Amino acid sequence: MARSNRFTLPSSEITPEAAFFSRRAFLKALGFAGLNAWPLLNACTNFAAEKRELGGTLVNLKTLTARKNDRYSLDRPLTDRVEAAKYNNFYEFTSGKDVWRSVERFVTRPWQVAVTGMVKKPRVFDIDELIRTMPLEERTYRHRCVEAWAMAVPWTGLPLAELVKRVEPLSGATHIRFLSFLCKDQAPNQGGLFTTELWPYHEGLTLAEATNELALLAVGVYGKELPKQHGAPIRLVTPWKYGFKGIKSIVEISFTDRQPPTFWSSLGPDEYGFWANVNPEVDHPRWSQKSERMLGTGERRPSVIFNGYGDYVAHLYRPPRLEYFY
Ligand SMILES: Nc1nc2c(c(=O)[nH]1)N[C@H]1C(S)=C(S)[C@@H](COP(=O)(O)O)O[C@H]1N2
Ligand SMILES: [Mo]
Repeated sequence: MARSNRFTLPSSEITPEAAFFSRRAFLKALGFAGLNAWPLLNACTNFAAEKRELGGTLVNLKTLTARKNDRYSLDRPLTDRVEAAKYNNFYEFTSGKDVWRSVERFVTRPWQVAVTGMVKKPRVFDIDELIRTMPLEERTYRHRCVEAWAMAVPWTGLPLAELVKRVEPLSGATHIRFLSFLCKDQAPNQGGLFTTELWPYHEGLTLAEATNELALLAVGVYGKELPKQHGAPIRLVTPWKYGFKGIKSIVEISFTDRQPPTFWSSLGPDEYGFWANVNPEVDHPRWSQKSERMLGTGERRPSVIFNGYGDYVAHLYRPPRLEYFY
């Protein structure tokens, strides 16, 4: 029998027992002792290679050198790098979680980030210049999606406060608006999903939030530059807020004197607000926020107010108001 026909042997050619044993022999040759792996192989014969390379989206990523900042310690193990790269939200490409399958055509070089609006020194940064010249550090953070999945990852990035300092905001600036890329040719959902005019994805923070020590502009994860599905080449990380605040693939950061509209709050104002601080006591209209599910392990953990970062950020929300948690 030809080896390449091992999954498609005509039943007439072989007894069921023989098929059973030949499969087992094949699995044994692959290094699987038992038969447990059989359904897995059946579903995806190339699983091992897929896990290694994720269709090419995890290979050829540059290593980033950065100072390790141990100030933000975790209360849980790091999520497996491949698991984190296989379950993402990036609605420009798909509303599914297997974003890595759809980002091959996304071009992330050359890439510029314009810093505009109410600042003394507006300027355009080339991403590679930014990576070369900014003080990069690695921090481990928890991440909590509003959909209740969670992870813990080491981001490499620059404190947003550092960038804010360099462009010197005018005294009247109170908020920052973030804008993601717009390119229908590369991101098919920008031409069809939701209202087309809502794209590009946009987000916002108050200046006080943006200059909080936790706010990070990430250019890497797990010691390497960001894979596309995580928001290459630069994305926002605000670990005390629901994940949708962490806008990916940023092209513009602009300073303003008013609260900017945000993508999800425009799309579903009853479900997603501007503030979006994590709070287990405030349920999403369609599901509970009491607990979260860790990527990779599936472990359930109780959710924590401000995702456990209250010591750093609770003072930003005094007196506490319910709207801070939508
Ligand atoms: N441009 C853009 N940024 C985005 C999103 C998106 O769809 N588009 N999804 C957000 C949501 S809902 C979450 S939970 C995080 C997910 O980040 P990760 O996929 O790197 O884990 O990205 C956020 N940033
Ligand atoms: Mo999310």
